[in-house]
Amino acid sequence: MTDTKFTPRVFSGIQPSGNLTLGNYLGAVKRFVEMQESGIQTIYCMVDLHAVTVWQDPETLRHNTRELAAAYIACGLDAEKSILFNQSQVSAHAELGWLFGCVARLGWMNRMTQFKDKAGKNAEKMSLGLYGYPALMAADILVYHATHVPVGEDQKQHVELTRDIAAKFNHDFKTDFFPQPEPVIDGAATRVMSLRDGTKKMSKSDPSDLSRINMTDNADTVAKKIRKAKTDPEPLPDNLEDLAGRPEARNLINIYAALNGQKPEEVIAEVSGQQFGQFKPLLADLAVAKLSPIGDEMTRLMGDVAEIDRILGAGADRAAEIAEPILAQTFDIMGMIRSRR
Ligand code: AQP
Repeated sequence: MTDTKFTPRVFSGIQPSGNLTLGNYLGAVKRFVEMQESGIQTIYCMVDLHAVTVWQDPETLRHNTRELAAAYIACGLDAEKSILFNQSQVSAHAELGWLFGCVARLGWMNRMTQFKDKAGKNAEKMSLGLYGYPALMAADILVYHATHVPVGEDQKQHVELTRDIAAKFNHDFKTDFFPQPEPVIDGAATRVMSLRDGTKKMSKSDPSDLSRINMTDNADTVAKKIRKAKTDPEPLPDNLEDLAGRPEARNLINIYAALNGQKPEEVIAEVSGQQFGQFKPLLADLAVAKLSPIGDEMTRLMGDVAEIDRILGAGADRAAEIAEPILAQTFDIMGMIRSRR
């Protein structure tokens, strides 16, 4: 249940870690646009403080942050309707992130599957920031008293941890200051899988470029990646249940459905009996038709980085106006003196 004391407000973010993928688009940005159009206040961030939890070359980070801003706008986010900015320009995120690092328990962090997935066997060599990432993410959301967080399936656990942090803070300080934000995870593609392995999620950082479709890929590359996508020799069945155990086939059906605004059930009914040799060209045509205009618009926007920087600065000013009073009240609740003029 959403807390009724809080005005509905949407917050979400994406790391400017390069190669924005079809997974990020279908699982996150496309949904950001839908929520923007629903009339709720929407705040969308390029979370550069999260990106640096793993090594980022400074020039590349600058480029990727602008490119992500261009992608947001090219996908339909409007800097007048939504607040668009990069996280590090609003210092309240980092400050509340520290406070939440003191609220969250080590045991909670130890259960976070994303850290385990990213660290693998090298946990000892990972940054402290990567381990504490979910406390900063909780701050990103709660510094706006956001009530709804559109994310892909992989981020559900972090939004649940955000709820735990809010609840513990409220309990410890005998207050109802922070809301319990809801993850908003729906649509046909809440978890887009790798084109090379249907059991792994499509990811910006996968070493294989063939595993993902990047929003900047041109039409030939998109078509080639879909042609080379791993599949199986069976024809497509007439119902989704018969795709159990065929994760690559199911993934391509989900992608088609999400791109075309359909339910996977409707797609399978239309393409039943087809071999992948027939279905893949249909999917490639659809993907190119939907993604090419976005890629072209991104290229155009990247021609004027001063304008992108202006949009991010103006968005950060609007974001700080909301975040700073909430941070100040948090310090006050915790007993910290704020007497600077
Ligand atoms: N494969 C996916 N399917 C659906 N949604 C996805 N998201 C990511 N991958 C998929 C959603 O995109 C948003 C932004 O993610 P992020 O950049 O903050 O980090 P991530 O989840 O770790 O995404 P990546 O692409 O795997 O990035 P890297 O490789 O840099 O770690 C989130 O809402 C996420 O759910």
